Amino acid sequence: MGVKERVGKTSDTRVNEEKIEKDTINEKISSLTYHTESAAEEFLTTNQGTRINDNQNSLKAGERGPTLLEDFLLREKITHFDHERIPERVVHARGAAAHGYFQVYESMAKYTKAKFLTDPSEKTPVFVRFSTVAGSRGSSDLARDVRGFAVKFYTKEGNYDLVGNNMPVFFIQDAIKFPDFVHAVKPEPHNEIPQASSAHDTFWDFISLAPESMHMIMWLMSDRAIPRSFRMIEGFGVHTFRLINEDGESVFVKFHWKPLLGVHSVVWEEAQMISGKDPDFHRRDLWEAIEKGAFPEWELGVQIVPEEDEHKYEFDLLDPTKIIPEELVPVQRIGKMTLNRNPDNFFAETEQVAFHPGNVVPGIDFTNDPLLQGRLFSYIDTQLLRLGGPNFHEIPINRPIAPVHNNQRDGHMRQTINRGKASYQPDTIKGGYPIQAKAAEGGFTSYTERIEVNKIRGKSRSFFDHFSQAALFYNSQSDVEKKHLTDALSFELGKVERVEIRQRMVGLLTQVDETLATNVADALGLPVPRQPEYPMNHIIPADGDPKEYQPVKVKQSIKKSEALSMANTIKNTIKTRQIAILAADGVDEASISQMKSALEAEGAQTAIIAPKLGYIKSATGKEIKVDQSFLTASSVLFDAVYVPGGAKSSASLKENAKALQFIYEAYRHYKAIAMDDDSGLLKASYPGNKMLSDTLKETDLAAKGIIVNAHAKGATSNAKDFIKAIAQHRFWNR
Ligand code: HDD
Repeated sequence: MGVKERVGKTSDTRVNEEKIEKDTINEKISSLTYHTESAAEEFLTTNQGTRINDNQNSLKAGERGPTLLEDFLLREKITHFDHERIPERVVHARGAAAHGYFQVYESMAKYTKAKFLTDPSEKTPVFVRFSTVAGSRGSSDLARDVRGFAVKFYTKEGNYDLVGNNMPVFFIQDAIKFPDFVHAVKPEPHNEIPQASSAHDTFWDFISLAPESMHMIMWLMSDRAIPRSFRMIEGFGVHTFRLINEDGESVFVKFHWKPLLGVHSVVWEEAQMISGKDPDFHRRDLWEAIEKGAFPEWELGVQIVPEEDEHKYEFDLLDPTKIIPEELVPVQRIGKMTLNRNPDNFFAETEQVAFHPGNVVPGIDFTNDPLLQGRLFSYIDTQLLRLGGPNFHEIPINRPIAPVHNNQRDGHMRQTINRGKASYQPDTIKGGYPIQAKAAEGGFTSYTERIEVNKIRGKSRSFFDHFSQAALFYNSQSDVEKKHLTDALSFELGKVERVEIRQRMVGLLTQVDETLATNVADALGLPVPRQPEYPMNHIIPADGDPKEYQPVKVKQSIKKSEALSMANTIKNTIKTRQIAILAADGVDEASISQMKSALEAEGAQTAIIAPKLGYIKSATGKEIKVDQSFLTASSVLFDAVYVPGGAKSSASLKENAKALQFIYEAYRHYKAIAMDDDSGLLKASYPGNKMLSDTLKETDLAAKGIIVNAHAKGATSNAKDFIKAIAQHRFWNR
């Protein structure tokens, strides 16, 4: 019997083969990156290719005897296993990634010569890794944290990496402070507590001594730090970069990613619960959406600032703690990115991918942002350690699709077998090739920038306004968002043990907003100081004059910016939203099937949740398959809840503590709820809640996202109202 007959194909292998065959867009990289181990048709071998006959028993002196050193099968297997782990990323250790493509809408040749931004017919393959920052590889997805949003474009002119975050600013202005910042936010070194959380003394100690962080702190304390999904976050390149066109002209640019599903978050209590119920919530969400064909999409946005406007604004374009308000420079949406394929192997792709802000292509260039300048060193350096040597660009996921020819040679794990005698340039032995490319041939030329300055350790006065944009962010939030931000600060600082750190933070908050500072101080049982007090001598150079380092306030032209509030995001789709249908024996089968198909027609996904797995029996005796039981499902993992009709089913849910808890949590987390036949279920789920105990009119309840007794109206109208409510995401008016 041949191998094929003995083994048969596993479904996994089939799926992979189909994927690789079908994948036309990624074909270019697939051919380079896949060593196709079609498991179904090959023999098990050692790494030397020797076929293995017994993978179950080690070689022993007698069946009960000691294992022999001679056993090369055992030694090879164990040795490889012993070396399976590599250092995790020092920041952004936990992540999830996907393949896809990017396509520009119209040529951007006016601004840049980068080919992937000038040819609308070109689909450029991308690999995108999302991440949290502070936690270790095994930490929860739902930590309050910044999310990394790193995109590798495999362009024909080489790899371009846009290594951004879901927040448009950063904590510090100069890379020299990065190691201190990261030491402060990571778990405290004596006991490695807390994991994946900024709510501890060292983080807030550092922040309270870094007034430039206050704008970023507003973002971090907002709901942006607890996203509903990676698919629903914005992305930002943070720094100002340059675009260069064919004529060598430069403009400044800020990059944005705008998710087509809108920007949505969970609430803090939910985030904490999800961390227990499903720490892989975001990873799973991305993976499953792509598996189901609901491909996440983002538009690439640019804010373009002409060279001559460099000094036009009340902030410095080179300061990474500042945004350019969209009211000043609108975001032009220039192309779309679609993620359409999950990685085949987490380690080979998501773990080994190496991003670097210094990977640019002709047409894109850097600015003198001092944070960016430091990053240009850090990323290569860290990959050398993490990926074990200088040849990490040869790891399949990191290989460009553009051909690579140079005289770099050797080193750990070299894959390329370079032929020939001469490995230097200039040479005549191999005819002078590879040769340098003229700019017209795609050779990278750095933008010629005139700099006439003193060499100096210091920073520009234009970097000293730390609070104006923090206030802009705060003032742009809705009342609910302001409340969440206040609660988040109260929570985080409430976990800080040293009173003097809390006090310093309240002092800094007074510079952002008096009410914010007063409310946080109240929660912490602290007085509100007139002005912030911190030991200036610690945060300025040893010989610096404290007077010269006082923050300044520059008059702002923009007081409020719509784009900063998630309240203004897209709320017109329920695509990929997860809807729980709670049911038990005696349920009305028609109301389930009608609602299910109405929701699914809009792109939502449904799951029937019942007291136990298996099947439930409808009122007419029909068997309905259960997707999850109350034991394994949880309200926090869903976007909305539907309870179909059927008196017996409702009565049994009313007796089921877990069903009641499910509805209670959906209510508390402001999610849309629909019920065909309430029969007191809602009231029972939240005894003592005033709103539910008052007999509110249906329309009042509907305004709060609760659609009741819709059966009377017929299932279709119920579904319509419910769909509208789910698209609203949350009902903060409860
Ligand atoms: Fe960084 C990883 C984003 C400042 C040093 N960074 C890393 C990743 C993202 C960012 C998304 C994960 C990439 C991946 O998925 O593999 N980093 C940012 C942004 C910053 C920033 C948006 C500010 C605008 N980073 C920053 C500074 C330094 C670093 C100032 C050091 C001077 N970052 C690193 C690093 C990491 C990294 C140590 C860790 C793992 C890695 O690079 O590959 O080099």
